[in-house]
Order: sequence, then structure tokens, then C-alpha cells
Amino acid sequence: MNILLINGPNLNMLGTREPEIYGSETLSELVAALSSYATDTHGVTLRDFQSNIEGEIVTAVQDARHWADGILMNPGAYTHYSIAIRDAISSIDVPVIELHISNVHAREEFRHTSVLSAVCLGVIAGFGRHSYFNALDSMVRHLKS
Ligand code: CA2
Repeated sequence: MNILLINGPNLNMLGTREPEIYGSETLSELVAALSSYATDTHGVTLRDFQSNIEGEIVTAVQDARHWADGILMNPGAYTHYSIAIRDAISSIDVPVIELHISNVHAREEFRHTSVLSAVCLGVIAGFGRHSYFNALDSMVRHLKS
């Protein structure tokens, strides 16, 4: 089983600023821990991709249709307005779980809207780094059921 993890804009800054919201772990530390967990606990392979560029994320989603069984995506701020990423998700048969580190519903009003959730399998938000692990567990359960 092959799972793609996509992190959107500014998530490369994890661990460097705003630790009270996003924690103190860097993105590469988080991805390393999640990859080990994916292999050791579920026997699945995790590939990861981070981009600050909308079109690169669209292309990663499109390419994933050739090899990925599922996609975990923290779309960052694109969550709230990227119709291009929404259309890319809609155009493939691969299930996508939208995930967020913070509880977007407890934050500014503009973060309460996601243009992506309706075309995703589900949404996980507010569990800090555990949102990633919860999303992986949920995707594996979904793919095995
Ligand atoms: O809670 C999340 O995971 C978000 O997707 C994070 C996005 C935000 O725009 C979404 O509303 C919710 C922002 C990512 C910024 O990440 C940073 C991490 C450390 C320092 C600065 C930014």
C-alpha cells in the first residue's frame, strides 16, 4: 500500500515559529516519525511532498492517481480558497483525507471554511502532530475495509 502525504504552503516552517499553535517539531522530524510508524505499524509506504506553490500541489495530486492508494493532505491556507486543488482532488479516484494541526474551527472565521472538505473522504483537525497519525490510521482502515 502506497500513501502520499502532501503538505502545503508554510508547513516547511514547522518548528521555527508559533510553537503554541503548530508545535516545536520540524516538518522533516514529523515526516520521519510518520514514515517509521507507517512502515512498522501498518506495513505501508509513505511518500511525502511539500510545496508552497498551488500548481505543484495540483500536479502532485494528478500524478498520484498512477501509484497512490490514498492521499493525506494538509493543504495549509489553500484549504480555504483553492478551487484548483479541489478540482484536482475531484478529478482522481484516489481517496484524500484533509488534515490540520490546529482546530481551524476554534480560530479566525476565515479558517472555518474549507473548499476541499466536500470532495475529501474525511477531515481531521485539532490534534497537533497526532492529526497526521490519526489521518494515516483512518486511511489504512478505510483502504483495508
Ligand atoms: O492547522 C493547520 O494545519 C493549518 O492547515 C495550517 C495553515 C493554516 O493556514 C490553516 O488555516 C490551518 C498554516 C500553516 C503555517 O505553518 C506554520 C508553521 C510554523 C510557523 C509558521 C507557519
